[in-house]
Amino acid sequence: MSKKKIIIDCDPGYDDAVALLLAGGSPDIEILGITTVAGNQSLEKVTKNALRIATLIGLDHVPVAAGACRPLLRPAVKVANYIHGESGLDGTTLPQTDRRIDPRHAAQFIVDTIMSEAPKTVTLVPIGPLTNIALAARLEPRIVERVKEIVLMGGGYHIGNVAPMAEFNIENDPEAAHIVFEEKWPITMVGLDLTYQALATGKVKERVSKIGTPVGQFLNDVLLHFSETYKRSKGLTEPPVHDPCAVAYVIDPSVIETRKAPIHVEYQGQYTSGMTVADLRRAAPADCHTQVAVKLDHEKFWTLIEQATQRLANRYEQSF
Ligand code: PIR
Ligand code: CA
Repeated sequence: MSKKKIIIDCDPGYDDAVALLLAGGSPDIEILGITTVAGNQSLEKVTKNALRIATLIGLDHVPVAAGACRPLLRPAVKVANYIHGESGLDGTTLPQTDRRIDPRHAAQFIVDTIMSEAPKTVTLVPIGPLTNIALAARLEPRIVERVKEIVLMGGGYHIGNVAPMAEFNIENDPEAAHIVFEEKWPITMVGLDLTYQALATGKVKERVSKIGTPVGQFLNDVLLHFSETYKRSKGLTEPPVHDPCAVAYVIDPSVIETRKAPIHVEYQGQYTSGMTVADLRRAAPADCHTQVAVKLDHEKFWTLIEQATQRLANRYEQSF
């Protein structure tokens, strides 16, 4: 079976880091590029983090391109420093790197990559605000037809985190999210309803602490600090590890149950701006291009992450 080609658009961020580990360590995935967007922290910081994570896990050949430093219409992004800290990855240790970023804007990189690969072979995996994806769709509308699918972390059909009905990635740039959801490419929305099942439980953390390799140690630090900040800001000791859920679905769709439903993004509501309105009242119409993630196989999910981390350990050690 040929590998699944993906572009990860991210804002690392603790859980983005886990998503990169999972993708980088999966034998079924080929990462064509990593693009960054301001979100959990400033564009400068998340881009630096992406470069350093790529170095840690041996993705030296994978281009990293920086994108939007702010939302399309709204003022600068509200960063999530209360969760991810001032650096975006506070408390973790990553190798320094003098690697250069790709000279192109992330949106241009996404367009170039999708247009140069065979039709319907590239999957976009956005795990931050959707600004770059919206820009790419406007820069080259043909990518909408040409992409295989979009599997994104964002939104939720019943719950929000930064507002009663809004999730951080959508709320940060609702106009961009609106653009993305109204285009007719196949979209799987892996929202909070799903990611609140991806808890880093005590058992999970114990398994991770036993891996004992450099990448295992990094993952251990990530889960530890993510747990601490989630406890401090939300009272949860077992934090939901959002972003790798989208990657896990690309690797093995049987990890997540989905349901087709029309989805629209509210970007004008007084109390509901950033809400992803999914119509689950009846069976979706035949031409529906969107679906929501509903149920996670927790054991399968964490096994994928554990195995990916183990594989990366080998690669990392061999490079010395
Ligand atoms: C996680 C995030 C932002 C805010 C909080 N409180 C928690 C980031 C994650 O990286 C993920 O992509 C998404 N935004 C979850 O809302
Ligand atoms: Ca993220």
